Amino acid sequence: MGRETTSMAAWLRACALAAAMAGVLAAAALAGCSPVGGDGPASSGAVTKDVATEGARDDASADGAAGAATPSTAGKLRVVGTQLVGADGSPVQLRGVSTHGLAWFPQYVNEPFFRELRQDWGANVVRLALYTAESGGYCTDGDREQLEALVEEGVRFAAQADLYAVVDWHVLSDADPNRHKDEAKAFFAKMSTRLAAYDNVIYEICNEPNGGTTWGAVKAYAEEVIPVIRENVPDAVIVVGTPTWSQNVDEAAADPLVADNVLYALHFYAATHQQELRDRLAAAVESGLPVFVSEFGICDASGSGRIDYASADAWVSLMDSLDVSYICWNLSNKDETSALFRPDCAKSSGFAESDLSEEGLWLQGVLRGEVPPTAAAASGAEMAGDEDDGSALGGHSIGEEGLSFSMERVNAWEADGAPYEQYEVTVTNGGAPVDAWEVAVSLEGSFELVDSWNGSFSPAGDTLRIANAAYNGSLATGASASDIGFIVRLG
Ligand code: IDC
Repeated sequence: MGRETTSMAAWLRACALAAAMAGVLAAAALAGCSPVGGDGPASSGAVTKDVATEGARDDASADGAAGAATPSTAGKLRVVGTQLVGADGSPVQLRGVSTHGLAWFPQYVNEPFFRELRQDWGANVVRLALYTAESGGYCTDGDREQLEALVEEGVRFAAQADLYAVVDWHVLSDADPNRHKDEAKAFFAKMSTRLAAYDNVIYEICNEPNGGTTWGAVKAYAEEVIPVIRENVPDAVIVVGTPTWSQNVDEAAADPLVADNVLYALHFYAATHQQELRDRLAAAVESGLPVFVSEFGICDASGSGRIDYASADAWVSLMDSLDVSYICWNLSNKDETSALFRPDCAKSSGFAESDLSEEGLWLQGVLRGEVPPTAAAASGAEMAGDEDDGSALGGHSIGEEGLSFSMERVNAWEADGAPYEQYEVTVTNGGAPVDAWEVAVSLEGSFELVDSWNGSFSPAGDTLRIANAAYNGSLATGASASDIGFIVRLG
């Protein structure tokens, strides 16, 4: 049962072509588009992913489970320029999931599930989040031996499942990583010794500095902790958090560490963090900073509240176009929007789609290379805290130059016996700056355009072309044009 109240009769096929414009509409094929609609969560359509020009990128992310780089294919990772690369120097993009706090949800650290993540979900990385503080935290009242064993087990299961593993020193309520610096150094000395034989490990040394902790303070901490790890694993890849809950990558870009194989963390929660932070990510990468989105959610920064699919899709498009790696929070069945499993699901492996939360369904779609919002919308579950959000029918596709487009149905009604639908469109540019853009939406069956705004709309046959208006054609890298909309009468 879908949430849609209208019939599934005349469906928009969420086919889009987004062509970079240099005065002329570039010819872009509709290949890869498929019908949206039908019943149930499996009916995701428009399986169109980022069509990057560099072939290496396609290998890394565009083809889901089959094409992702894994420890068995890419080997030990290192950082070259802004890019994670495999042993042979080919670009690698990691995409996967983070545990919740290991102390609270240890059950998801198991080998069958990790294999499922790789083979069924298409992930190539799992992050093991070890809270340093809070109840059960490593530096507070947690059982250190048990937590260390869980981390080691997690790395081993990941290796067996052919996943990379991020060992995350999850600084959060303790705000400044220097607060538990001695424990951090002891932990990383011990764990890098124990894990030295594994070549699938990435060390994340401070999840989210916050509470006014400066980049200078984080940098000083990193300069002490990194050598401790490097003593045992000289070329270990290390992720360093940035101030303001790992959002201030600009500060790291202005004053980076003098060390190889380091990436800087940027974290976002799509409903809270929007274009401004996307611009910051794009600018940091363009300035030469290697960035890892080692944690993100698609709800608000509390880990709950409503999901913002349009923002989530814009983030994914941008990260894919920049070849930035990303990891979604969190593996739990906690009653919060960012939990990947439904609260009533007690399994720890063997998950069916019906066990997944809205975020879980969305993420699976992303990792498998399907259009993110469709599965979630079609599943019939409410989007947490946002009863008004319509079904998201639109997929996005990216043309040659990294443009992507997402479309959401925000309203549907009947008048004079005819179905009307209202859509909102966001166009995001993950490629080089453009002065103009155009997308084309295919509609199944006949339609009449009855209203439109913030674009130049030309219906022709079963296609609706949408070009920029005079004032929203220029899109810098990472920028979006939103509030574009139209209403059609179907049938
Ligand atoms: C949240 C969990 C929530 C838990 C809370 C405090 O989802 O269940 O009660 O931590 O431990 C982060 C953090 C991450 C947060 C998450 C959502 O890295 O630990 O998890 N978040 O608030 N940064 C931004 C958001």
